[in-house]
Amino acid sequence: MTQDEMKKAAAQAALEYVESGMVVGIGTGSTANHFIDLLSSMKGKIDGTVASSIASEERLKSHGIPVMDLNDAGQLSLYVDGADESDKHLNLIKGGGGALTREKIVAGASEKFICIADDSKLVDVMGKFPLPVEVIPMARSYIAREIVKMGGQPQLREGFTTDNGNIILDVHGLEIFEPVKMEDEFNRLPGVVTVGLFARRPADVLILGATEGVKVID
Ligand code: ABF
Repeated sequence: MTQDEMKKAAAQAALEYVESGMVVGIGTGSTANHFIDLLSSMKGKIDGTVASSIASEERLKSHGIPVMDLNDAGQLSLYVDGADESDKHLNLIKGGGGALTREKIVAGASEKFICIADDSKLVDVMGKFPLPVEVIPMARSYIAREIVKMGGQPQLREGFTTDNGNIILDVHGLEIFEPVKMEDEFNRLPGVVTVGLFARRPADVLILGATEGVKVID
């Protein structure tokens, strides 16, 4: 099985959580794209979707799947999205695709968060994948200095602007032993919009595609 086939297998398994009449939160990235493509077979059964990025919204619409504004949708039953890393407690690093702020909003507004990934994303200690931080542009240098004090090495994501008009600093060199504490430390910095650590609101279920089949951790 290729890595892409493992992602697709995880996305396929997540379809089982989708029920008639649900409004489903939809993530961003190649694994979420598989989920969107598979969801098109159920588009008549669900009430609609809420997208976590412009890219996902366009893909949903290209399949004729209805997309709603989160303000009109109310609380979502389900959110399905990928991740860059997960630990065994289902704390996540997300934001490699740059959609972390909207992803965190949709995750927060959802009763159940199903994370789908290939099994290379499950790690003992998160941090090898550079931690994305969305920052208001005028705070870039200040936040970068604060990150260095925290022991990280920030790198500006060149040529990238988020859907919200902000920049991303990718933080290298972290070993995240206390994800909730670290998420709070980033959240305290004025100018940080969102840190890509999902520890206060981790996933509820992790579905991993692997060569030996699909593994579910909850
Ligand atoms: C999104 O897509 C992100 O939060 C994460 O950065 C990325 C995972 O990418 P992929 O599914 O392409 O591996 O869910």
